[in-house]
Amino acid sequence: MLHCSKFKLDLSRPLIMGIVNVTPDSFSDGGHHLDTAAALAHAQQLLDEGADLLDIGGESTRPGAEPVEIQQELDRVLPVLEGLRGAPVPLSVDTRKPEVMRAALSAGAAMINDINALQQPEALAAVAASDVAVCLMHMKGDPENMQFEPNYQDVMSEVMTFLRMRIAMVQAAGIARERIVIDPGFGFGKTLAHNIALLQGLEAFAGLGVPLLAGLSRKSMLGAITGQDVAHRLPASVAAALLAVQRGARIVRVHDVRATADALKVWNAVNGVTG
Ligand code: 7PM
Repeated sequence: MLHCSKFKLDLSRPLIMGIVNVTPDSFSDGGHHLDTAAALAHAQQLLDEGADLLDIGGESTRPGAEPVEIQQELDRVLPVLEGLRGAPVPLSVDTRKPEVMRAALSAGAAMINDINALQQPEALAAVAASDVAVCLMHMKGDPENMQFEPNYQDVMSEVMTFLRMRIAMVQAAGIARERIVIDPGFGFGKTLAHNIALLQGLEAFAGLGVPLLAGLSRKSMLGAITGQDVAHRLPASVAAALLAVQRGARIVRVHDVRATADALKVWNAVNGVTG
């Protein structure tokens, strides 16, 4: 079970987190969700397609992206959260900023997805003072510089050590194990070879004792493998999500919920998962 305030998610089947971007420059959505109404319509579509959670993001973490001002991020995310109040699934907010976390928690968010793994003390305190879930992601560097010659002695052991330390740190701050999810952070300061090594070793992360989330949807590593641009990465994304689940991921963060849901139905049927 994953505790996301009033929601208790059953992880006996793999879950789908649908991505709701509220950024004008998102590489994947081409800026179609500039306004709240469009983001809300998109969120509703993902719910209809079978999303088990929604991840709402107002800051582009595209490699090389400029940081977004706090107020701008609030202006993007809060109206969408308000508009989705009472939604049947937990609402996650993808943010690194403690101010945005606090406002999102007040507006009913049930999960914080922090690509910075709560390394800012105020971010840790904000989540610790609530009863929401948190996703702790590994990133090497910052979005502004992370794809500039990322390098590791051993990417698996470095990411494992980081996530193990963050799990211990957030637990020490009072966040129960049942509220924690981890994520190796595909594409965040990683070359194609690093991403493949992480995917090959994914089962080790699943062994850290908290649910594992994987975000591979439409990412450039899939473009590098298939030669497809971002508009044509659906088949590769579905394959990657299924591969991640097969290797222990319990939540997949995706743009294409319906296609992923169908793939996971096949996986569930073969693995004796019902319901
Ligand atoms: C531009 C480039 C826009 C990259 C968006 C992205 C993850 C995440 C993102 C992930 C978790 C994307 C990324 N990716 N949060 N946020 N894990 N936990 O492709 O892999 O969606 S943003």
